[in-house]
This record gives sequence, C-alpha cells and structure tokens, in this order.
Amino acid sequence: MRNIVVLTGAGISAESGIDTFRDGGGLWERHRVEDVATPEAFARDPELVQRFYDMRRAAVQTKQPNAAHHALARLEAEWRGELLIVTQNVDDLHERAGASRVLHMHGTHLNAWCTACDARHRWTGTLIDKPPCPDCGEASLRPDVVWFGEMPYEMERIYAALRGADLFVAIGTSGAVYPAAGFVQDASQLGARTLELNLARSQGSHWFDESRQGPATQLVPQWVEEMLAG
Ligand code: BJW
Repeated sequence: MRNIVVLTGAGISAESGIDTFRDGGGLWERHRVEDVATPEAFARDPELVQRFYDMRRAAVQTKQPNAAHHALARLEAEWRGELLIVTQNVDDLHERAGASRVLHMHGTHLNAWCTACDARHRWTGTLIDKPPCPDCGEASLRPDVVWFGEMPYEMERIYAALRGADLFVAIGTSGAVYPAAGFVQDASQLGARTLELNLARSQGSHWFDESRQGPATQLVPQWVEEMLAG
C-alpha cells in the first residue's frame, strides 16, 4: 500500500463550525441551490449570489482546522508513499492545518475570478460592492467556485491520481454530487481498496469495501494512527 487518494467533503469541516449542505439545518435548507449555486442564478441575480458568498467567505476566515484536518496533514508529512487530498470544500482548513498536496475541485472561497480577463486573485473581502479586477480594472469578479453545470477543476490530475491509487478514502461527503460521487467506483474499478469515513452511512456507502461511522474528529485521527502504525 503506497499511494493514497483522500476525498474530503463538507463533513470534515462540520466540527470546525462550517455548515454542510445537505444535513438537517444545512445550507441547502436555507438557500435554494437554483438561486445561489448555478451560473444562471448569478446571471439573474448577481447581488443575491455575491451576498451569499461574501457572508460565507467572511465566516470561513473565523474558523479553525480541527483534529481531522490536522491528522491528514500529519499523514501527508509522515506517510512514505504518495498522498493526495482532493477536497470538494471551498474552505482553506486543510492548508491551514499544514497539508500542501491539496486539490480544490470545487474552487475556493478565498479567490476571486475575473470573467473579463480570466485572472484569479486571492480575495478575503467582499465582492458585492463590485470592486475592479486588479489586472484589467473591469468590475467582473465572481467567486472562484464551481457551480452546478460547470466543470470541476483539476480533473486530469485527479483521474491520474485515481489510476495510481492503492487506497481511496472518502471523508464526510454525502456522495450526492458528481463527478466526485463517482470516484469510489472509478477507484474500485482501477484496483484500489476503498474506505468511507462518515458520520452516517451515505448515499454511496454500498460502493465502498469498508464504511466506518462516527465524527471525523474521531475517525480520521484513529485511521491515521492505524496507517502510520503500519
Ligand atoms: C460528517 C460530519 C462529521 C456531517 N464527521 N461526517 C444526474 C446524474 C449525475 C450527475 C448529474 C445529474 N444531473 C446533473 C448532474 C451533474 C451535477 C450533479 O452532480 N448533480 C447532482 C445534484 C445529481 N454536477 C455538476 O454539475 C458538476 N459538474 C459537472 O458534472 O460537470 C460535467 C462533468 C462531467 C464529467 C466529468 C467531469 C465533469 C459541478 C458540481 C458543483 C458542486 N458545487 C457545490 C457548490 C460549491 C461552492 C459552494 O460551496 O457554494 O459544491 S454544491 C455542494 O455539494 C458543494 C459541495 O462540494 C458538494 C458536495 O457536498 P458534500 O461535501 O458531500 O456535503 P453534503 O452536505 O452533501 O454532505 C455532508 C456529509 O458529511 C454527509 O454525508 C454527513 O453525514 C457528513 N458529516 N458531519 C463526518 N462531523
């Protein structure tokens, strides 16, 4: 066992105080996906969408990585083979815990993307006030996140890593959103063992060789201990 691909979802950041999407009280109970997370929604009502992301961008900067993020960073530092973290999360908690091999397939809150000149800039403030792009000066900045109907980022690197993976681990994701929800079947067909760590059984649990239930802050450090103990 050398090469590990870890897929993380909103559940890994839940105990840091960041809302998930589909759990009780999650974001999609309070906001309609069609209103805030599609390109059509942004074209129709940019202020509503910018307000939704400005609020979450501000909130995420007040949160801290938890024991699960720290355990994955420790695994990255101490594992003798390859470890790649593919996250669907738009927070930066993996990086703040010390992980460096992280792909953000659904983008990041802390970037703004200029739709006029295609530049991306680190962005910690608001966008609702239509600030100019630092490169081209146009007021065409949007959150650098992947909405429904848009192509997720880094797909070539992700599939290359899945092809070489001996172990695929999904942590805190409902398995409701593709293409990430299909990675377990891809990895399995390509010969990897598959493990799910989640608070409860997910939509995709039956695809995994093994599924463990519990909070990420307990399950992930336990699993990392097991891996490093050999
Ligand atoms: C804990 C826990 C604790 C809680 N400890 N666990 C029909 C069939 C198949 C596909 C489609 C279809 N119709 C349309 C599609 C495609 C569509 C899609 O999948 N739709 C589905 C709704 C069916 N997908 C797309 O459009 C994607 N693009 C695309 O497919 O392009 C074409 C393509 C083709 C082929 C290859 C490649 C590309 C784009 C999807 C973009 C998703 N964007 C969002 C918003 C990002 C910005 C933002 O944050 O606002 O991404 S939606 C949202 O869902 C966000 C998340 O990353 C994503 C996944 O959610 P996640 O992380 O799983 O969270 P939850 O809330 O669902 O689950 C939390 C889990 O944690 C639960 O299981 C809990 O139990 C657990 N948990 N506390 C451990 N303490």
